[in-house]
Amino acid sequence: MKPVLLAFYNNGPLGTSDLEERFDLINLWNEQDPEAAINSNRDNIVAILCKNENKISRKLIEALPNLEIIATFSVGVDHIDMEAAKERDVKVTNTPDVLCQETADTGLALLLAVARRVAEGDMFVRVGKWHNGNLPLGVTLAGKTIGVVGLGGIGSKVAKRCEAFEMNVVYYGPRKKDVAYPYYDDINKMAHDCDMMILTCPGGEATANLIDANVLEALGSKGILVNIARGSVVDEPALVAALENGTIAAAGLDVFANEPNVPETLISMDNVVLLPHIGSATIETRTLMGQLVIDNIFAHFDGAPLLTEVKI
Ligand code: 8YV
Repeated sequence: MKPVLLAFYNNGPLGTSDLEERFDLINLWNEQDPEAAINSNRDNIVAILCKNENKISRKLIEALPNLEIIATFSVGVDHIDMEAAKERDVKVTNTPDVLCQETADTGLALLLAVARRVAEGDMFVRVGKWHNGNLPLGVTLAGKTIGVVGLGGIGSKVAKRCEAFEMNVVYYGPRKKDVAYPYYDDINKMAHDCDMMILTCPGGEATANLIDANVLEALGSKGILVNIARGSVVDEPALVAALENGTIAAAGLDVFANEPNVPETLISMDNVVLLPHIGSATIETRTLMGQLVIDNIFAHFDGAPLLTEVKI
């Protein structure tokens, strides 16, 4: 019997066939009773393959005495109990860098779609409204100030793209970076000084509800919010209220508090563009992510250095 890999996810376009050479796989999505499949193999499971939707809890980590590595098909690790992994000396790897450009492109797609009413315009043509008049005007990006929340790998790519659109970039984060963009250590102050804000920071406790009613109020009635980070970063009911009562103008959202559930009120609004968490979703990028998952797992079991270990 080979060591067992517990797969919560099929590893995107690459699939899991390369892994099958070295592991017996439990493909959890095929199991009638996932809990029983885990329990009957708990002593043999040495690796977990997961993605951001799969909660890797302390209970699960502690139930697998021989678990050595958790490889997630995501840059985010907010779905993994990192403390529990550390306590058990279980390695965690993610897929940074390879998805930064793609996710930044998604951010710009949302920003443009909202500012220039792209999705609304598409519907306008399809339902024949054009015969009765013109689409309401959009707003210009050039010359506007955009606040990037979290100037990490994705945030930096977003900033670069916004510069190409001749926007003024400022940023907020836990620490000032060695970049020319103005830095804010106060999110409310930055929101007040911005026309638009884009969220690219990690999820998890440290950023939970960072964007609350006060920040939205500070962003103001012409403000646009784009979220390509995690739904947890925004107080979703406060956002819905702010969009409903004109506290902010519009939003572009790729992520939600309770995916795939999206509040009905958002679905019925014209001033939002909604995407089903597709930040990294291209064949090329998802293939690179899948390869990184495999390379990390193989590196670990070959005794080689991990390519992208997440340390806390
Ligand atoms: C998902 C993401 O991993 O990388 C992340 O943290 O949220 C995405 O790239 C992807 O949607 C697969 O679920």
